[in-house]
Amino acid sequence: MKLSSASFLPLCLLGTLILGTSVSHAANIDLDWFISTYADKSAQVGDTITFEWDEENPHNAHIYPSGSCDDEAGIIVVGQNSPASYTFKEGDLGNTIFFGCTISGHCAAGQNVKITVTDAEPETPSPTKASTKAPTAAPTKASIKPSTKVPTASTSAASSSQSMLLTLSAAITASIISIFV
Ligand SMILES: [Cu+2]
Repeated sequence: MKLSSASFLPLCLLGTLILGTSVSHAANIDLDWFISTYADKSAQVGDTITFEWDEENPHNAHIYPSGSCDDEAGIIVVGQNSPASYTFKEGDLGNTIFFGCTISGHCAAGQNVKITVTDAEPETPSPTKASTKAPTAAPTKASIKPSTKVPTASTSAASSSQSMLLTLSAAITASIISIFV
């Protein structure tokens, strides 16, 4: 076939990118949950965060849609008993989820954590699936995150390289589609 040599290189590149990024897929975030200070974190759709605490010192885990300890409007229970787990959903994509403990004073005293949910890499290189996701959702999410958050030097460097990967994989996906179409 005449298109084999042209299509193989981008396919191999795409495969390498997917393999390289899927190593960290479906990760677990385990937190010892007490009155402390928690750095902002990021997670992908499908990742699970688990809060663990000693039953002798009661705590709980809730999502505060307001993003503030002072506003419990629409609060969502993650768990009243340890361990309490939450798995990030598609609907969380691009959002920063604010978790806190509702026991009086705990959240305000530092028992809260912000998790920004980013897109998970596709498991298989399906051309139709990738073409709808990569150009629309991924680049905008990736570009919004560093400008609004600016957490630490290490995480912003990681996210900029991740956005470069996303841009690269979007370009490669587009070239594969142009070959197939
Ligand atoms: Cu608490």
